Amino acid sequence: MPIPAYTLYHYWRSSSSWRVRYAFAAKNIEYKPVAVNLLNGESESAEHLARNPAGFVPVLEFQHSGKLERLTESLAIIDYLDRAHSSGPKLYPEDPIARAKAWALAEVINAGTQPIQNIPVFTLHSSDAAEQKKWNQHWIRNGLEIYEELAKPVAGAYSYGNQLTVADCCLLPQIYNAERFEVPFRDLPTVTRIYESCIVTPAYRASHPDRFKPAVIPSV
Ligand SMILES: N[C@@H](CCC(=O)N[C@@H](CS)C(=O)NCC(=O)O)C(=O)O
Repeated sequence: MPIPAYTLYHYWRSSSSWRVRYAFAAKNIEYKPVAVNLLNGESESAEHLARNPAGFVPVLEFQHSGKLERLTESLAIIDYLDRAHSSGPKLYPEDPIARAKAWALAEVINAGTQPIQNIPVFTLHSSDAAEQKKWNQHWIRNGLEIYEELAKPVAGAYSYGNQLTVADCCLLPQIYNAERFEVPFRDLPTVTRIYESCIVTPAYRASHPDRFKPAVIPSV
């Protein structure tokens, strides 16, 4: 099957978008990144809501059997890429128990940590920037502590064993947010070991937000 022309609607600093960019890079699959600004209303435009009624990124778009396909939710998109392309690491391990454990780690971030830091959530919590930061710091640290405990018995160099999985694709962008919000994580030995393994790899570097940062960052 020829590789579809993939368009990824993303935002440079969106951690959920980075998960998918990470998967694309690790599996060495080409795609066209198209930026959707989360800060100036573009993600709430009719055009973007038609792609994803939640107004979220990432969204993956491609033609399949003559039909336009749109995939949402980063973990589902990564699962699609993993099943549709045999290149690179198997991001969802084959073994049923390994798969469930790697997926559970991913969900600690995807379901238990990142949603609480979404812009509409922390702005509803408070309009004060210092309060918002405290909120984000609390929930990021909480998520990383849970990750540490869950990963400890199964991690090798990576979150599950010694190969990159969907769990790492979620953890590393979350650590970037931890650094952004000045949340310490280096006292968590397993999380730190995984971080050190990932940051030196080409897939991490190729998908990093700095590679997608707009030349002019909107002030809104
Ligand atoms: N669970 C979703 C989360 C998507 C999500 O929350 N995306 C954020 C960026 S990381 C977003 O688009 N937020 C829009 C907003 O905060 O207004 C996924 O994994 O794709």
